[in-house]
Amino acid sequence: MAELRGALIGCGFFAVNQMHAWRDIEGASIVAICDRDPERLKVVGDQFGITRRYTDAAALFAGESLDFVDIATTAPSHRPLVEMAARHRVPAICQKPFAPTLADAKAMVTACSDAGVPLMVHENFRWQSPIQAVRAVLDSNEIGTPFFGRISFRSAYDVFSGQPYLATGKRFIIEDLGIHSLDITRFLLGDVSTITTRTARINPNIAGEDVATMLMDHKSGATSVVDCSYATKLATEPFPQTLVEIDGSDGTIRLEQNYRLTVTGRNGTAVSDVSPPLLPWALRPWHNIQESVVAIQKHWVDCLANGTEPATSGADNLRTLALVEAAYAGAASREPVQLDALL
Ligand code: NAD
Ligand code: 89V
Repeated sequence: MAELRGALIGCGFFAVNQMHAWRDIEGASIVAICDRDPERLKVVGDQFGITRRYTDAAALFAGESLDFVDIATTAPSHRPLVEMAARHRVPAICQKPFAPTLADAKAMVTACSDAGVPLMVHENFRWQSPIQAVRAVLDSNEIGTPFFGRISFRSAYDVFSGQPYLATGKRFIIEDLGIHSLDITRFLLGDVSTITTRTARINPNIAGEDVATMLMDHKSGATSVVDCSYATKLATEPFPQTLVEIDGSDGTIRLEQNYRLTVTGRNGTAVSDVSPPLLPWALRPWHNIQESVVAIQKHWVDCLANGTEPATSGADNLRTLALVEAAYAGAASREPVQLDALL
């Protein structure tokens, strides 16, 4: 198969990981880049040897013949850029959060499905190898039917120096980080019927909430708790590890700090190290996230080659984004929120 020709739109902080990953992946390459900031365009273009550079996305679509675009801008620009891709019949990957509102996200899904173009949200946390290892244990039926889950991300890591915009938005941890944890709870325990949420802001120097606790009823009958915090100072900083507890009818799964996986089930107890590999270009502690970027981008190339729907398609991600919207509504009202009413 001929190599897929891709373009990256948005050459900021996180896009550098995506560019490294594209360089590692067979079957696709980035032939052009776009950023409205000429300085970022130069930094990324020079680092990755990309000479075809655009400061305007419309000019990129007009000037290039593309098999896909990888949109790595922040949320406010996602809808116009995805709709532009749909108008040009170019398959699109869009970073999370997919859109500022669920209404925008629904319009983006409709635009792509009407145009017949594939759309994937870059929701990469479920692609982290430790999370995939938990999914594999569930699939093996070692712990029977899950009835409880806890997906936990608690840290005091300074995310604001790399991503200053995170300190200024009215919404913070649920929209930026909790969105990954909510997607993981869906990935492990299935879709959710009801969510109850409490939030707090501990750091006085930011605008949004930096602590959130969410209790969910899953359609399967399981209950889960997603808890996340950027105000939790621990003896050993775990960033950016997601810890997982799942209890099933025949056993338990514990994914603990330092990627230690303990499974107690039908065959007794097994402890393993599910640390992600440290890719040559990766930097600790981000290597866990960086590895998942390669995994999700490979998945996209496979999906385009085979004509299959990405696991985190736009349509799938509406259910994760609905959880974000429901969490904020429930935090404000202090009432449980039904998910089906939003979808
Ligand atoms: P950033 O601000 O560093 O980079 C965004 C870039 O997009 C900037 O260079 C900006 O000039 C450019 N841009 C914005 N609008 C544009 C437009 N209309 N046309 C062309 N260029 C435009 O942001 P970031 O920290 O790299 O985050 C980007 C996205 O990635 C966010 O949605 C963020 O939530 C997400 N993110 C995801 C992960 C993950 O693990 N999946 C991790 C970090 C960030
Ligand atoms: O994954 C993310 O979206 C990042 C971070 C891990 C820092 O929250 O914004």
